[in-house]
Order: sequence, then C-alpha cells, then structure tokens
Amino acid sequence: MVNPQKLVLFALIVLWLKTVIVSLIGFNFHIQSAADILLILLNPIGSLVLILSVCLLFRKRFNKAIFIAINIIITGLLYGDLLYYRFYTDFVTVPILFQFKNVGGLGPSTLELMSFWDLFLFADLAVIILLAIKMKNTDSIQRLFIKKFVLAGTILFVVTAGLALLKSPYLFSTAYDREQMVKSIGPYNYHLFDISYAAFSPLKKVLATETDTIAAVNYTDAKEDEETSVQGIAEGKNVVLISMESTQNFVINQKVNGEEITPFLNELINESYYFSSIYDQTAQGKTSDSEFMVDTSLYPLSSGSVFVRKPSNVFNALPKILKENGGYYSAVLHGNDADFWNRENIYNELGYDRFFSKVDYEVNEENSVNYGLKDIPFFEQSVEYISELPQPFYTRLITLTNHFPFLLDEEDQLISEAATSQDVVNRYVTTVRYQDEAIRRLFDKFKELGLYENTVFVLYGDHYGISEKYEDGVLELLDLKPSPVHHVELQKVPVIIHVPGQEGKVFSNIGGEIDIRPTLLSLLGIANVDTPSFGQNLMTRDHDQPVIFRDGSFVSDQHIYINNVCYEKNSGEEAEEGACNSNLEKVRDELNMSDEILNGDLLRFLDL
Ligand code: GP9
Ligand code: MN
Repeated sequence: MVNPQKLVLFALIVLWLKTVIVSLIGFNFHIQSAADILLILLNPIGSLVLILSVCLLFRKRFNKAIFIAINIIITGLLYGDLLYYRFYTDFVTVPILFQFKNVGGLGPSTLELMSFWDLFLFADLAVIILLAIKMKNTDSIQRLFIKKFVLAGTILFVVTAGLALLKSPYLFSTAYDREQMVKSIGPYNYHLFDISYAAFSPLKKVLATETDTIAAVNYTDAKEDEETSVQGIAEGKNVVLISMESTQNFVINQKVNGEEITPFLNELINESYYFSSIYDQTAQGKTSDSEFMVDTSLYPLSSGSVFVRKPSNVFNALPKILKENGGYYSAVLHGNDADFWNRENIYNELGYDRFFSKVDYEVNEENSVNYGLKDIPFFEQSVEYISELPQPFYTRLITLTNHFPFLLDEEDQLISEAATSQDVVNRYVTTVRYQDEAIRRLFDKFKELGLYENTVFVLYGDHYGISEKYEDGVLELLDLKPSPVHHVELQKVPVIIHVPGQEGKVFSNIGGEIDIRPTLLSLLGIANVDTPSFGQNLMTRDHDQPVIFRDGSFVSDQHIYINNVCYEKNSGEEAEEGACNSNLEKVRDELNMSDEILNGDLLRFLDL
C-alpha cells in the first residue's frame, strides 16, 4: 500500500528526472565543465523538495489536492519552458506572460514546435494522480518525515545556490544571461528569482534621480560620430523604412536550386549602401525591439518588450527628432492588429502622427496568410496612404508574410522550396522570395508616383527567422559545419540604405541595429543629436566597439563571445584566457546603463 511519504518521494524522483532530462536534452545547455553537470543534476532537488513540502504542511494531513496540483503545475511549467525554448532559445520571463498574445498563442507556430515524444513528459502524471486518489489513510504522514524533508530541501537549496555563485560570481548582476542563470540555479529557482525581480522593478523608477540622468548623458556623450563625406546627402528627403520580417543576411546573393532568393535586393545593393555585417540585437520583444532600437538607439530590455513594459516612459525618438529638425510627418504602416506589441499606445509616446493598422486595410481570407495581410497587397494599399501624406514624411512599413512557420499559398510561391532536412528552412526561402517581390513592386510604385527620387529608403531585417532549432537546414544550404561562431555569424541581418542617384558601396565593418538611427541621421544632415544614444554611424563606427547582444554576449573585430566562451573570430578556436575581458566589462557597463535609462525613466529629467 502506498503511503504519503512514499508517494511524495516517488513524485520527487520523477519530477527531478524530468527536469534533468529536459535540461540536458531539451534546453541544449552549453556544458563547459563537470561543475555545470553537477549543478544541473543537483539544483532542481532543493527547490522540488521545498515545493512538494507545501502538501505536507496542512496540520499533519497530506493534502492530496495540493499534491496533484503541484505535479500538474510543475510539469506544465517545464513543458511551457521547453516549448518557448524550442523556438526562442531563451527562457520565459514574467513580462513575457503579459504579452503572451504576441508570442504566437496556440496557433500554427506552437503546433509546429510540439513533438509526439512530448507525451512522455506527462505519462507519470496519470500514475501519480491515480495513486494519490487511491490512497486511503491520509493521516498517516509522520512529523519526523516532514521535518527531515523540509530541512534537507533547505540545505540543498542553499548549498546549490552557493555553488552556483561560486562558479559564476556575476550571476545576479548579469541576470540577463538567462542560460547561465537556469544552468546554474535550475529552472524553478530561476523562475522564483525572475518573479521577485519583476516585483521590485517598479521601485527603480521611484528611486531614480536627476543625478542618474547626468551619469547616463555623460556616458553616451563619449560616443561622438565623425563627419563623413556623404553627410547630409539625403537632407530634406522623405524617409521610408522597411522592416523586413525575419530576414537574415544569408539570403542575400544566395541561390537555391540555381535561383536567387532575393533577386531584387541583390540588384538594389549595387546602387545602395549595403551594410553586410550587422547583427540582430533584439531580445524577447522581437519586431518591437528592432523598431525600438531604430527609433531610440537604446538597447531593448532583457526580458519582455519595451513597447509593452515601458509605454509611458519619456523618449526622444526618431519621429520627434525629425519633426523638430526638418518638419517631418511620421507614420507607421502595418497590416496587423493595432494592439500587437502594444503598438497603438507606444507610437503616440514615440511621437508618431499616424498609425495605419489592420483596421485601415482591406484584409480578407484571399489576401491573407499566416499572421495576416500578405506583403504585396499590404504594400499596394500602403502606397495609397503614403502618397497622401504631407511631405517630407518618415514612414515605417512592417512586412509580415515571412514569419515563422513561413506559410505561403501556392500561387505566391515564386521559387521552389529548398531541399534541406528542415522543412521550416525549405519554406523560409520561398517566403523571403515573396517578400523580395513585394519590395520590388513597392519601389516600382514609388517611381510611378514620382516619389522615388525624393525618398531615402532604409531596409533592415528585424531579427532572425530560423531559430537555433532549425539552423541545421541553413548550415546545409550554405555548406557550413555547426559551430558557435557560425551560429553567431548567422545572426546577421541585412541593412540597406538606398539614396537614389548615389553610387553603391559595401560596408563590411561590424555593427548592430542600434547603429541604424545615427547612420540615417547623418545622411539627413542631422548629426549628433543631443540625447542619450548608444549607436554610432555605421560608416565611421569605432573599431574597438563591440556589437553587444542582450544576453551579454558580443562580437568584436577579433572575438566572438557566446555561451560564456571567448572565440577567435577568424579561426573559430577558443581564445586565450582573458582575451574577452575588457570588452566584457564594456558590455556590462553599457547594458546596465541602458537598463537604468529605461527602468528609471531617466529621459524624463531632460529638457526634451
Ligand atoms: C506582428 C509582427 C510579427 O505584428 O510584428 O511579430 P514578431 O513575432 O516577429 O515579433
Ligand atoms: Mn518580426
């Protein structure tokens, strides 16, 4: 006959096993030492014991209902983490839960991520629930057992947290490195930490003062941009930004089955400034993070989207700067719901005059696929609006068709699918090809309407499309071997600035999305705007400035730092001990400074 003690111990072992299996296989942690393995094995035990203790603490009675609930919640949490990780290679944070609608919900994206084998994760639940229900004597729990159980849990909890800190002394000050966190303290302690971090976060704004703002201004002021020979060549021109959904740089000049994936963009870069080594710096806010960087030249937040989390902050964003320095009218055009990424609220704060969203478009079943309105009808209808706008205008058009899981109607398929082992990648090339055609037609339309000559176009990929889970397919396509260095190189997104009449030039120096704003402002002749900004003109960017990612990794001219390992960029070999240290300090300073600006709402103290 099962008694409560045995059942609790059984549940502990099963939950521990599941956590370790998910951690080692599902999370694909980068294991660097035996200490990593030891921590992964040990760290769930303490927290699981403490969580399970809850069902023992009710006046000596074993509480079946709580016991069953705990088992369901822990398994659900683990599976939620696993699904999220499969696509984002990241861990769920509290802010993400408040923007779940934007993470795809239970649509085709989530189904694509599920696997038959996942069922085994739930198999034990049936046994545990059945045993709990069948158990007769619910009073037989022994006091001594409860004492021992709770004491053992507390000791294990403290010891493993101590070991984790000993291994990674910056663990809590670089909490944005979530892989390091989960690997070191386990998924359950991580969630506990994350919840308390989110709970205390509003305090930062209350405690912030003007002195903090001065420190931020002094820090960012040190980044002055030099003048370039093309400074001001686009002065007074309309600005059209095209945010290209999930477009990675590898598609440029790449053929599949002998056909170009982006024939129009390949042509366009010959007559444009093409920045070929720009890295995706977005975090959990995806498209909205890239929009935020382009408009503010600040880093996004490490967890959640700034659009959702800080809509009432004071910003000195691109629409406002362009209005004050050139009388620009500004608008965003996007065929999706206005509340996606909280756009309808944040755009006002950023200073946009108008947001054309789904309600402004004719959207029906025929002209939609996956997330909504297809790019060709989206651009067609957008041009109608743009041609009516007061000039000069600054507009951002956000494409949508090339979104995971990359679905396309047959009549829109302009090239055949690739033939890699990953269907997602095979379909991706066809949706990128479709987007390329949509952009070609947009340019034609601008020419037809006589708007082209007087417009500067900025095209950028918003973030990766192929997550690490499907990366094998891209490596096959490009004939590359899997390696951390190749993974980082695949995070490049194309940035193309087209000023009609100017000769094309390729800039292969490194940079990030945060650098787009200063580059554009320099071409418009609006240089060194006096407002905290972390970006630099991509044409003259400092060679010793690393491109910083939100999880604390970075790329410099010589090194790539990822998963807490420093690599030589050229050879892909591990670098000498300490080779990345000076840049790592810069990374910590810069990310913390940007976070302080956002969490303290520091720009409100400036006379903007
Ligand atoms: C939705 C679009 C896609 O409106 O911006 O969002 P994403 O999932 O890429 O952030
Ligand atoms: Mn996107």
